[in-house]
Amino acid sequence: MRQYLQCGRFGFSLEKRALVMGILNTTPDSFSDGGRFQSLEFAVSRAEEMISEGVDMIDIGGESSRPGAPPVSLEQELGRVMPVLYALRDMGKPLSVDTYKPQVMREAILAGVDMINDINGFRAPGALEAVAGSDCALCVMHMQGSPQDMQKDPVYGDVVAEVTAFLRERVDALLAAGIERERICIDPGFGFGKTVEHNYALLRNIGKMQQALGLPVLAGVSRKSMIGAVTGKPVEQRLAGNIGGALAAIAHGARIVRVHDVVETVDAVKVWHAATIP
Ligand code: 7PJ
Repeated sequence: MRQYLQCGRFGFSLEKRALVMGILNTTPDSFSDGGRFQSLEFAVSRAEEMISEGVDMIDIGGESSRPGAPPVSLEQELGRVMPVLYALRDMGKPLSVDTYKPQVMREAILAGVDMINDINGFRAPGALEAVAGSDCALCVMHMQGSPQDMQKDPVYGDVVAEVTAFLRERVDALLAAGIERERICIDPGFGFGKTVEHNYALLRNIGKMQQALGLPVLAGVSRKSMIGAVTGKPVEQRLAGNIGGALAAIAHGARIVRVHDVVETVDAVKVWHAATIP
């Protein structure tokens, strides 16, 4: 199946190899101390480092979506994300913004963002309208509940079937809004309203979801509790587990992996491809 992704200024043929998306956090809790300028400087230097490490795209996030994390205001999120987006705009790599707020989507698109990554699957009122008239890629992710309550007691009958049905409904909504199919990728949303068992059932069935919808799959397992549950390791000792998870996702058909550990994952993916694609 042809897998192409239109991604703003860029276009990717995903048959050749999987892409590594590096996570760039702009939330203050990821910096040693406060101060907006210091945060900006830190984000730009981390982005430069990721580029030197071979990252394929950079995902800029201004709101923590960890379970239980409090929401941030529109002004706060724009204040974190937009300066970073402008600063990285001409570094030659596709830039993604991780947001569910239509107003952030609009501002990011005006600033030339190449992908909008929405953990809420473009369900907010105005989200489809915000992204319809652009050429950026759209990552549609599944989440059960909201970041505040999603891990309380996630329940599914058939998790793979339900996540697939949700993604199909959202993709149909995007297509009905006039969005080109080649702009869309899908994501089962590891850790977003799922138990460890749900997460591994989804990981094992990435290929099934990819084939059901005929769209590229993006997978984000990096540092998540599903890695900790299997390895018994705290988040700062999950590097090997994270790489194992990324390669497993690719083996099952994912074409973009969203990771913190860029240099290690880039090398692992290179070896994976040398061993699998002649
Ligand atoms: C994901 C995301 C993910 C997509 C986050 C974290 C939580 N976007 N944003 N997929 N996770 N598309 O990185 O631990 O899995 S934030």
